[in-house]
Amino acid sequence: MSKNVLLINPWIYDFAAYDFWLKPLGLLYLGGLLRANHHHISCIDCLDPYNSLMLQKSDKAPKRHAYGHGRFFRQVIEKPACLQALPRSYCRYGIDPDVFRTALSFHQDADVVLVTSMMTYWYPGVFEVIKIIKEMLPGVPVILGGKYASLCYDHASANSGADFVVCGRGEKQILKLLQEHFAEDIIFDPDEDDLDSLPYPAFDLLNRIDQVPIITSLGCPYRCNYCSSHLFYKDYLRRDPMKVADEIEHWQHKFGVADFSFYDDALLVWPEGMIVPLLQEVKRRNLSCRFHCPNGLHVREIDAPLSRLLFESGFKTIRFGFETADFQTQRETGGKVQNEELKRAVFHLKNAGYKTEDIGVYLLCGTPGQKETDVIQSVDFVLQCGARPMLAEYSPIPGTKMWPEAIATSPFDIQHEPLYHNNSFLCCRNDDFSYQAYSRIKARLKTLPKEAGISE
Ligand code: B12
Repeated sequence: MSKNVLLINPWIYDFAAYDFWLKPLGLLYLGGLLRANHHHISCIDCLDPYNSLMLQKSDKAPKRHAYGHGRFFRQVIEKPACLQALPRSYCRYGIDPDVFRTALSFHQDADVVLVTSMMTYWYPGVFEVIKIIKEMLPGVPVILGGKYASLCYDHASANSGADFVVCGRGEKQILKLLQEHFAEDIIFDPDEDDLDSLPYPAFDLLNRIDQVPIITSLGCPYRCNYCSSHLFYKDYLRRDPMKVADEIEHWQHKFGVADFSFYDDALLVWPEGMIVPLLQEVKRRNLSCRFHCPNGLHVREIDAPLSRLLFESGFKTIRFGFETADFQTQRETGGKVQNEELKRAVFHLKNAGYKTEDIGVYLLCGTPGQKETDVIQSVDFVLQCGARPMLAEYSPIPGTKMWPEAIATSPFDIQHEPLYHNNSFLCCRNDDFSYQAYSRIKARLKTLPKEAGISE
């Protein structure tokens, strides 16, 4: 027995969205697993920038870059009432709803639909696809999982329209659901703690594999108060670097993939356990890759030999999660980095061949109680170090240590309305850090190319 399983990656509804190596990795992992359990898998990716129907009907194809990032299709839509205060247009990113309906019409034989979710404040796109599925495939069970479903479980259960909402890791739970509700045998049951026991994500279901995200680990040894990593993964689980090299080789040899993005929360921690042997092995096998780290890296591990290895191995996009240059805040938020460590890391990376614009340093802005001067001083410090400051606007996450403070500080009802978690909305802004202050800093960052020799 086997089932026809349809996987759906919903639209993004937001003020802004850019494809920074963004793929529905969790959903495609489940696809790989269900295929290993002999189910028939297919996928509709609402974010597909290469959708042929869209390309036929649009006068402009989204601009894409050689490294596997770029723009999505988008349509301006009405802004939700609660976000009216922000004078920016609000969009649906991805294919048009009629194109989605057409795609769905080819899947009338689906037995079950799996919908994923990412940012908590992207839920309107999730609800919209579920509404259309319910309309076009009445009676077919819809299972919702992913980050929004896990972090806002009650909200999703009450409002999404899904038949089942799954919280947390999906591997065991999806097999169990199919067993309980469809009497499906479990043929291949992976060990969730052994990441190498999972079948590769089913990227072959996508229209075009322009890049592949890789996970070498789950979780993080740090416990930063704004981050939810430890809520999902109690332990820090790592793969065997040789198995990661096998996976990279698989995508390169079978599908010609050159660009890989790491989705790890702690890729560089204990370099001898992962990044060093992995990159050495990639080199030994003569694989030709470009690596990108849209999710911030830890600064502490960077020394001269690692910098050279990263540069020689084709690490093109380096992003650090530095967050702030204020020592007190660094200590209070989790102690993952200190100023001297950033200075030293940038020095080594530059000696290895990186330029200022290659080294992006994320700075959290808009955290509860944060002052404008903190962000300005942090920007200045990153510039002094010779790197490129990048603002990471704070999105409050339910269940994190900072969450109660965010609730207390924010004038908005962030507990009941996840739309307020939108990072562009800066829901914890205050008299010491207003939207105007934020806009001034943002405008200054735009002039940086001239100020700091950063080429755009
Ligand atoms: C990669 C990543 C990104 C990528 C994009 C990823 C994407 N596809 O959208 C980039 C770098 C662009 C990004 C950006 C941001 N991110 Co981010 N990101 C991540 C990260 C590290 C990995 C996500 C991932 O793919 N995980 C791996 C897969 C395997 O796990 P998974 O998706 O959870 O899937 C599993 C389960 O959820 C479940 N599942 C998934 N789907 C389904 C479906 C069904 C039916 C079932 C049963 C189960 C199921 O099963 C899967 C396998 O176990 C997470 C943290 C993390 N460690 O997960 C943060 C995370 C999602 N991001 C977060 C944040 C804060 C941001 C930013 C706001 C940061 C900033 N201030 O700039 C921006 C926002 C961007 C925007 N435009 O709004 C927060 C969430 C915030 C929120 N309110 O929702 C997270 C949780 C990190 C954190 N700090 O706590 N991010």
